[in-house]
Parts: sequence; structure tokens; C-alpha cells
Amino acid sequence: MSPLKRGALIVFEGCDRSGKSTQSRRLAELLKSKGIPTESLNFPARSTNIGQVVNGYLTNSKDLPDEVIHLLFTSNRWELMGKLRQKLLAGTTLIVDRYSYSGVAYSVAKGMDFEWCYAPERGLIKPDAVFYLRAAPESLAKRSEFGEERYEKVEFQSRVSAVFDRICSNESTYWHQLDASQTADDLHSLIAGTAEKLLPQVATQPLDKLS
Ligand code: T5A
Repeated sequence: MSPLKRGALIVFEGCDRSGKSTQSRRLAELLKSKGIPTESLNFPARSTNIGQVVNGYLTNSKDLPDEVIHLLFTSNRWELMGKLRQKLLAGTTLIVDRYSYSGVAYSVAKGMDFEWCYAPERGLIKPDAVFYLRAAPESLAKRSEFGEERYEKVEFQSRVSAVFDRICSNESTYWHQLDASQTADDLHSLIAGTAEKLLPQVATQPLDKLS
């Protein structure tokens, strides 16, 4: 009997309105249509107790010190990690809209220290691939509903983008930078090609941790 093959952890990152939800949904639909066990989730996971506090903060109904909200975003990932590990090891591929890198990018953009922000992310499951959807914040601001949440301001998004760029160059072995101003169809083709090659490659590799 061949050993059980694990699923892949695939993450989408980028500034607000960069098309992460659109591309995560399309990739999940494609993989499912090919009979590959696939589930989607996004961070913040707003339905947990911690996620509800985070949601209150993002929708501007609650104020919290920067350090506190940073650690709540991280805790929201840690609280789901056991469940995600189980699913991956059972062979399910997970498509995740935002992860630790958003945690670091948004807090560093506020002026917080990079190392301080990254430290509590260490030990979380390391993604097999990150698709980084990159476009000028000025062009993303023209997309529908931009500006409704706390961080959706062009000047702030430019600082977030600079931190994502820094992470992308440090983590270039598994980050795939894509021009988010392309059509959704073109982006999907590029992402689908990379993801379909990745799945068999990682299936027999052990899960790794962020270090
Ligand atoms: N945050 C998050 C932290 O500070 N710390 C953390 O640890 C984490 C995890 C909420 C906020 O939380 C912060 C970051 C965020 O500010 P969110 O709920 O993921 O995070 O919010 P958004 O990123 O704003 O999610 P959105 O759903 O708003 O944007 P998406 O998913 O990037 O974009 P999408 O796919 O919904 O598309 C936006 C619009 O653009 C169009 C779509 O039709 C839609 O109208 N579109 C395109 N238009 C032209 N060309 C394309 N290629 C397009 N693709 C999509």
C-alpha cells in the first residue's frame, strides 16, 4: 500500500483588494474539479472568539494597542494550527487567503519592529507556496469597496507593499510574485500552472515550520 500523501499549504498574500479572494476561490474550484481534496480558509478567521475581536478592530468599532492586535492576529492563526496540520496530513490541500506575512507587513507598516512582529509566527506551518499579488496601491484603490476597513488608505498600503517586497526577496524560494494588474483569467492560468506542479512535489515531503 502506498503511504498517504499529504496536501499542500498554498497561501495568497498582497495588499487590500489585490485579488486574493478571487484567485484563492478560483484555484480551490479548479483543484476540486480535478478531484483533489481541497479546502479554503482565510485569516483573520473572523468566526472564532479571537476572530470576532479582530473583526471589531478592523471594522473600526473597537480600538486596541498595536501590540495587542498584532498578537491577536497571530493567536488567531495558532488557534487553528492543530486542525490545519491534521487536514494537511490527511491529504487535503489548503488554500489560505492571508497568513503570517500579512501579520508582519501590516504591523511593520505601522512602525513596529520587524523581528518583534515575526517572532510569534515562528513554529507555525510553513507554506509550500505563497502567491504574492502585487500592484500599485493607487490602482487597487480604484477597485470596488476599497476604503471600507481600517487599513484601506493608499499611503498606508504603500508601506505594507514595501514590507511584502522585503519578505518576498528574503523568501524567494517559495514566493511567487505576480502582477496583480493583469486580468483575473491571466493570473489564474499562471497560478494554476504553478500549483499543479507543486502538489505532487510536496506530497511526500514532511511539513516544515516557519523559522
Ligand atoms: N491583517 C490580516 C493584519 O493586519 N494582520 C494579519 O495577520 C492578517 C491576517 C483584513 C485586514 O486584516 C489585515 C489586512 C487587511 O487589511 P481581508 O479580510 O483579507 O484582511 O481584507 P482584504 O485584503 O481587503 O480582502 P479583500 O477581499 O477586500 O481583497 P482581496 O481578497 O485581495 O481582493 P478580491 O479578490 O476580493 O478583489 C477585490 C476587487 O477587485 C476585483 C474583484 O472583482 C473585487 O471587486 N478584482 C479585479 N479587478 C481587476 N483585475 C483583477 N485581476 C481583479 N481581481 C479581482
